[in-house]
Amino acid sequence: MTVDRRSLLKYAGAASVMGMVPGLVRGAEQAAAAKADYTLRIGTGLVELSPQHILSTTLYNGQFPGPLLRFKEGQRVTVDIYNDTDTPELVHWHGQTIPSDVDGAAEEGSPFVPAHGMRRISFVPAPSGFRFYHTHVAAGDDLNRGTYTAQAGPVYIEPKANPGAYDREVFLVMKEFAPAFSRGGDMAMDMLVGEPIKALQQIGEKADQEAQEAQEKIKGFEVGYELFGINGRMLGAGEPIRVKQGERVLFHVLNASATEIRSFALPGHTFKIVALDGNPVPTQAGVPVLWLGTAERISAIVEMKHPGVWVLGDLSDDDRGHGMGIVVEYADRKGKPQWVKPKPYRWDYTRFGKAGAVAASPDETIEMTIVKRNAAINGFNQWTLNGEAFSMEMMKPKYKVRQGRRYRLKFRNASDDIHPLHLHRHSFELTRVGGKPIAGIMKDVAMLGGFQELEFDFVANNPGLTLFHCHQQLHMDFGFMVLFDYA
Ligand SMILES: [Cu+2]
Repeated sequence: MTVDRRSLLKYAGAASVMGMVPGLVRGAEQAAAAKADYTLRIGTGLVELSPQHILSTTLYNGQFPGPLLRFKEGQRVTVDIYNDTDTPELVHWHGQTIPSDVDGAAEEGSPFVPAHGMRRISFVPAPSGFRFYHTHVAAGDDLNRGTYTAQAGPVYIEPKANPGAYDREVFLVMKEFAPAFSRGGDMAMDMLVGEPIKALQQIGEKADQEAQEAQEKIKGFEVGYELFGINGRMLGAGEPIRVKQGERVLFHVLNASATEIRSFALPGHTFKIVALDGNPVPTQAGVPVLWLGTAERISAIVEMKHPGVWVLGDLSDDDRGHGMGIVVEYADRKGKPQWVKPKPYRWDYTRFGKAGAVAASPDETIEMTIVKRNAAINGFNQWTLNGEAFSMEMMKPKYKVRQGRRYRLKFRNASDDIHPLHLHRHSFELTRVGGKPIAGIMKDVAMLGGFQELEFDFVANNPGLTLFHCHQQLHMDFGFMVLFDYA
C-alpha cells in the first residue's frame, strides 16, 4: 500500500505547534495549586480481551473503557489531562454544550494536550444524561491513532431530578480492536427505514464514473477488525451480567467504534427506549433490536422476565463470534449461553418522537449534498459536502450562524454509506428521517441512510466555533467536516 503522508505530516506539525500555547504552563501551575476533581492519563497499555487475546493500544488511565465519570448537571468540574504518549492528543467531551476551548476539537481552537505534557480544563457539565469522552485527533492512514485506539469512556451527568423507574444501571461500551485496512465492500444499509432516492443515486453514479475515468481506481480503503468486545471483554471472557427475575435493568449502551454501525439484541427480551444520546425521548417505545451508529448512545430498560442464560450481542454472527457480546445470566440458571437470531427489524427514530407534533419552523435552511469520490486520495475515498472537502489549512467550508436563530440542516446522501452525523456543542432536533416528519427527539449523532435524506434543526445558542462532521473516522479524516461560526 503506497500512501502519501505529506498532508498528514503537515497536520501533525500544526498540531504540535498548537500544543505549545501558554495553557501548558498555566495548567501545570494550577495543577500544583489544587487537586482537580478528575484526572485522565493518556498512555499506552494492555487490554485483556480474553486470556488468549491481550493487545497493546492507547488507553485512559490504563483501562478500557476509560473510567465512568459521573458529573452533576450545572456543577463545575476541573479535569487534569496528562498525555504520556509521544503525540499531541485531544479529549472531546461528546454531547456536552461547553465552550470551544475545552470541547476538545482542534478545528474549534481547543489547544492540544502536548506530548508528555498536561492540560487542566474546567467546564460546567450539561445537558444531563449519558455522554462520553474520546480522542478527537485525525488518524488518516494511521490505525494507531484517533478512535482506532481505545481512548473512550462513558460520562453520566446526573439530572437535577432523577426519574428512577428502574432497579439498577449497567453501562456497556461496544468496541472493536485490531483494525486493518481492506478494499471496501458495500455497507449493509437495509436496517434503516426509508427508501433510496433515485436522484441521489444518480449523483453518486456520476461521481463514481468521474473517479474511474480520472484514476481507474476501484473502491477506496475501508477498515475491518479482528476482535470485538463489550467493556473490553470478548463474549464469554468477562463476568456475566447477573440478573434476577422481575428486575428492571437500565442499560446505557455506547457504540465507541471508530467506523462501524452496531446492533444489539437479547433473545426473548424487549428494550424499552427511554433516552437517545442521553436525552429522554417523548415516546418510550419497546423494540426487539437496537441499532447504533458510531458514537450513538441508547438508554433502554429491559424487564428481566425470560429466565435463562442468554447472549446479549450483535446480530452479525461474525462479529459476535469474534467477541461482540456479553452473557446475561439469571440467578440459579446454569448452562451454555443461548443466542436466538431475531427477526429482521428496521430501525426507525420516528417511533420515539412526539406523536402528531411538528417541529418549530427554522429561520434558515442549509442544504448539504454528500458525495463520495472513490479512492480519490491515495486510495482513500474523499468526501465532499456541496462539492467541497474540509481543509484544516483553509478552515473551510465554514458557515456563519447568528445567535438565537434556528437552523435546519438538510442532508442529501449521494453515497451508499450510512453516515453518523455529529454536531458539536449543541443538541439538535430531528425533523425528518427516511421521508417521515418527526419532532421532539434531541440528539447529537444521527444515522443518515444510503441515498437518503435527513433533516435536523439546531438553535445557535452556544457561541464559538462549532464542528460538524461524520463520526466515521475515515469519513471525517478525508473531508466530511464543516465549521459553524457565530457572526
Ligand atoms: Cu460518514
